[in-house]
Amino acid sequence: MGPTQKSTLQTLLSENRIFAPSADFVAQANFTDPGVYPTAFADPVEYWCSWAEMLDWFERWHTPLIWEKPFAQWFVGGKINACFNCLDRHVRAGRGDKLAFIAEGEPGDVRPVTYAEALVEVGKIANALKALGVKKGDRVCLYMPMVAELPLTMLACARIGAVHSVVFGGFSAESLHERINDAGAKALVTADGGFRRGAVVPLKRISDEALALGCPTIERVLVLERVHSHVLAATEAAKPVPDYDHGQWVEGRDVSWNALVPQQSPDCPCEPMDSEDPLFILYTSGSTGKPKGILHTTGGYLTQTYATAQMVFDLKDSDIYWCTADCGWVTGHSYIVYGPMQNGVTQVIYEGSPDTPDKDRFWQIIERHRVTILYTAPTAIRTFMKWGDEYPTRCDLTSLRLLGSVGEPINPEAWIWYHQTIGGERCPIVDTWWQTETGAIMISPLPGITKTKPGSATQPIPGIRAAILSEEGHDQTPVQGALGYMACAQEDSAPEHGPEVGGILAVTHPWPSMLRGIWGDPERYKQVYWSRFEDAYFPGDGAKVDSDGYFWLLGRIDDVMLVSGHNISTMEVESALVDHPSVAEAAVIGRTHELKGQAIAAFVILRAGAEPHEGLIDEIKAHVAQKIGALARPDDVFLAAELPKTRSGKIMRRLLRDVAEGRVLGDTTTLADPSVVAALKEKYEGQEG
Ligand code: 6R9
Repeated sequence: MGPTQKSTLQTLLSENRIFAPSADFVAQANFTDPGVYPTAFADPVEYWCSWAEMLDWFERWHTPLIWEKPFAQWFVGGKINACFNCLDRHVRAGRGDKLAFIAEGEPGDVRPVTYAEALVEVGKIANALKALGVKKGDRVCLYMPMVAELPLTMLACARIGAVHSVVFGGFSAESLHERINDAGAKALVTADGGFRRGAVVPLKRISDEALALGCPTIERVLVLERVHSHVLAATEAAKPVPDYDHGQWVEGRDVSWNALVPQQSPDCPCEPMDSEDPLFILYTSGSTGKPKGILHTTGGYLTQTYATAQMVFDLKDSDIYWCTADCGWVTGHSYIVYGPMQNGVTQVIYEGSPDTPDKDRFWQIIERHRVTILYTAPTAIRTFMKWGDEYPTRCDLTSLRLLGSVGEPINPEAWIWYHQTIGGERCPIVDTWWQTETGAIMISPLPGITKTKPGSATQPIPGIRAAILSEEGHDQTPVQGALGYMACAQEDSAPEHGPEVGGILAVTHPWPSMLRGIWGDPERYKQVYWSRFEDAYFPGDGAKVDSDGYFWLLGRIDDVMLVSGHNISTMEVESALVDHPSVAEAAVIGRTHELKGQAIAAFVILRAGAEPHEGLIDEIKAHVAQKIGALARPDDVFLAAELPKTRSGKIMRRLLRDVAEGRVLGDTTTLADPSVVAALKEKYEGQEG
């Protein structure tokens, strides 16, 4: 059951504040001409070719796009190398002394790496991989901490044409085992450990466990001595390293990075890759079933990540950019490695948690390195709100000029807090909708052009055609493409909002960085993404569109409730809940209800300092009813200390449904901390809130 336009509550999300980019921002912005929208809409293929032209190709493509639904080939016949475009071309152009990374470890170690140094190190890593038998087309699994060696190893794989599959360092041995085998990886690159919340994550020990479960394709394991070398190079800021389990060294299989890599030659030629040769596989869990190995290829992916990084983040030579994601997620692939590095930007990367040693770590990093662009996730923003304003306000955040959000819908409350408390009301916010599958940003404001509305990712970027379709596949979008947006952009005063229409998001034209399939499973690819609509890609997200043609993403379709015949998105109720002054975070689910079909149950975390008093629960319920309408009033409000989240910070509502309906918990293996949901179950089993 999904959302339908006829039963959507018209009163939901009546957010109508509009923020135009400031004159100061526009004056310096890279892109200020809205004319790009209709031009790109009229001929997306031609538009993307104009971006592809800006990359360095060994051989130009002969055909821009071959589209045999659902299989796309972009820039067919072209030869290109991702690593060349991220490193060599900057060094050859005399920009080698520019910093590529300012890599801050959790213990306080800071390592600056220039583009020239990165090129030398990547050449050595690439030669080390070759020495271990890795060849073009082989898959290499990376299970590493978020230190400079992780993006550098990704680039080293790309340099020699090996396909990287990065597995986030928070995953368990079982998950790692499953991903290694699905990809058929030949080598594993890991580390003795990484630092997280003052402790060591024993990556080598977990790797040993994964391999012990049986990984027949793995021949060699390259082990970076991150923790050990940190101890050797201990700075004053560094604390003594806690005891941790190093795992077992297996002779003949395990190789020390610190022994092998430094002795390699830095000279390693770039493999000329076909535009459609695989660049990487990245596993995405999905709510059910086994993880999908999302496959991305080279030319189209490079083109769209390069273009979107430049357009959406308004990148300048003078910027210090910081994306807080880990390279284990697609955001780290596209907006730490390939997008920003093709643009030659200087960026901060950070290994650890935001509350070590204290809850102001992010703001300290911004102050210390004079960060100008911050790209983070709503789950982090809501956590910072919960911790309180004292942490950001005691740091100097005036270097910031642009803020970004990704990963989930950002509720207006969090948007406004981000805008005011972090952005000092001067930074545009780019709320960027995209997926592992889309490879790059698809729906987002352009910060020098778009008027933003808190909670809306606004419009498809130039070159992307998307629409909100009804259950039956009819287009609900009031104005095609950018035209409605342009009307809004050119109004001087806030336009009237017409009724919002609900439906399902669809992408209606192939795009360069689209997934090329699910590794080893073309049937599943067709079934998951291309069977819902006749002629469009199905991302699985519910959405609404307003009369300006602005898109409001509502989360996964599975997260839409049907209460007494009305579709209510969990996100909208959550948004109303966190609007209550005592509420920091909320997760909402629909539990089966005899009369209503579904009843709304809310799990709520109170803000720091808010005491649960008599009547608070009723007050919170009334607040939702007042914000949205009586229909959306939750039946239950449960107070919780934490919410069950995946390791990338997405709330797992499926498990909350299990709790609220008193069922045995489903699969919890992708949870960041399985004890959170177990505790909720214990507390609320059979109880009414
Ligand atoms: C990049 C990334 C993809 C899913 C996607 C959607 C949600 C991401 C969003 C957003 C609303 C945004 N999502 N960005 N929802 N507004 N700006 O997160 O990839 O981990 O594959 O997740 O995340 O539901 O379908 P991935």
